[in-house]
Amino acid sequence: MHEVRINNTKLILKIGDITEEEVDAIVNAANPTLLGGGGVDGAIHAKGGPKILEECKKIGGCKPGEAVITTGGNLKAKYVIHTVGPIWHGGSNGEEEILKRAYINSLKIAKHNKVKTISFPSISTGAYGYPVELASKVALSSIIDFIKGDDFFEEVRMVLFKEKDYHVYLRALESLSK
Ligand code: AR6
Repeated sequence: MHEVRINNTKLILKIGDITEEEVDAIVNAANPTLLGGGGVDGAIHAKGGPKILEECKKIGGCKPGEAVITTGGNLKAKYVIHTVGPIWHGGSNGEEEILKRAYINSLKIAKHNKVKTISFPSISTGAYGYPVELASKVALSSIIDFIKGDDFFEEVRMVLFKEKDYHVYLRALESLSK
């Protein structure tokens, strides 16, 4: 685990399974239908139970870069924030801007719901193919910019499923801090 402090917010990088997180909200890397899928999305719905899907169906969908919130169902987290990252098409199709908005809009809806502790997965770097070396810099700079401008959160965690990704995020954080 690695921790840095930005104003009153702890920014944490850790290796783990996001469905086990004991935080106010975990973020899901969903798709625009919000009807579930593989990867972290599949794991969250499998462990969180049917209430999450019920609420997702009522919401009806989510555009790339936007975010919606549901119950955390059977998870330890009270809420799941569902956001949709960009599908990687080479990098000149607005991918970076959409990824940035996915993080920022997740933080905005979290704050709106008084979520003080939040865990993110590495959005778009699985099935959606965004190179993790690039996505890590976008993810961390978006989060850092937000928390520098708004001293609301107690903890923002990046929960990396793979040890390799954890080290990529660690290097990205070091390069951003220089
Ligand atoms: N905890 C934390 N991270 C995880 C977990 C977990 N339990 N499981 C996987 N990851 P992906 P995307 C990591 O594919 O690229 C879905 O089908 C994984 O190692 O879950 O945004 C949706 O329905 C990777 O680093 O999300 C969409 O159709 C990261 O989560 C599509 O995939 C993201 O991988 C979204 O693709």
